[in-house]
Amino acid sequence: MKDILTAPFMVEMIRTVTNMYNHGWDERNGGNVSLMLDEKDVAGYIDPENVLRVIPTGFSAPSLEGRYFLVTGTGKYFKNVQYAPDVNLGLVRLTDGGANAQLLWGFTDGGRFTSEFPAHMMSHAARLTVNPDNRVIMHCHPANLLAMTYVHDLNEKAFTRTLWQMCTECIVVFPDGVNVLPWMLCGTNEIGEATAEKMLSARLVVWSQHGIYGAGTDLDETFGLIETAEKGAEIYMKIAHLPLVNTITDEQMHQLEKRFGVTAREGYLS
Ligand code: 2HA
Ligand code: ZN
Repeated sequence: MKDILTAPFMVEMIRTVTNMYNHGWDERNGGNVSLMLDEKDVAGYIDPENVLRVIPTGFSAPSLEGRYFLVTGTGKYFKNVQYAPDVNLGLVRLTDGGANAQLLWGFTDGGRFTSEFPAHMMSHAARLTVNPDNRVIMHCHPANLLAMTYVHDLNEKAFTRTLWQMCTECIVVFPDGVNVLPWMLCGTNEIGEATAEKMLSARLVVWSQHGIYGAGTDLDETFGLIETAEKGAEIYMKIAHLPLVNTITDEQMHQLEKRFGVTAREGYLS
């Protein structure tokens, strides 16, 4: 058996959550990440027959039956993942229609996956119906996006358009826009279902006064997606209180669509 700590997916996961912590997006135990893996990714690193524990999930997700996920632990600090990955991360396989998770590696202190596991799994299921290559769901608390939900209209079109106007790259990186949920109690199946529903039409879902969810085909892409939205929000928070003299016009957005081969969300540009 090869050392799982040398597996490319493990190295990338540790680097990514460390980078998220270093960006200030994941104070204390804030944030959570799940990476879906194929059997061939984990082959040789774990014995898939050796189930260490079975952890009930409290929800059902039949389309994820038999899928493997490397996921951050509840109450765990991203800051510490690099020093003790086997305590702070776990590798699970969903069974019984998603009602149970078989622990195959990690959570060695008896821990379990993130309290936001329902939102993660339901979002994976939703994104896979849109893009079969989706592998990552990422949640964190970037300060400027959070701040924006206190002072900006939460209407999704208005929120998206403001971010697109804040840096030229925004519409190129997230032409599908940003969906927005009102404040809801976190850690519940209800917010999980609401997030998954929003994930059907965009890869970014803001949780007002809490944080953001991103989805993507790999850790780098998903990190970059949130990073770009957060940059837009940072510019907004720098200028929102100042007289606006210039902006990126819809005409210029259309030029960006053409130049970069992207299509802005239907009805969001005039
Ligand atoms: O526990 O971010 O939303 C970590 C969180 C909960
Ligand atoms: Zn959170």
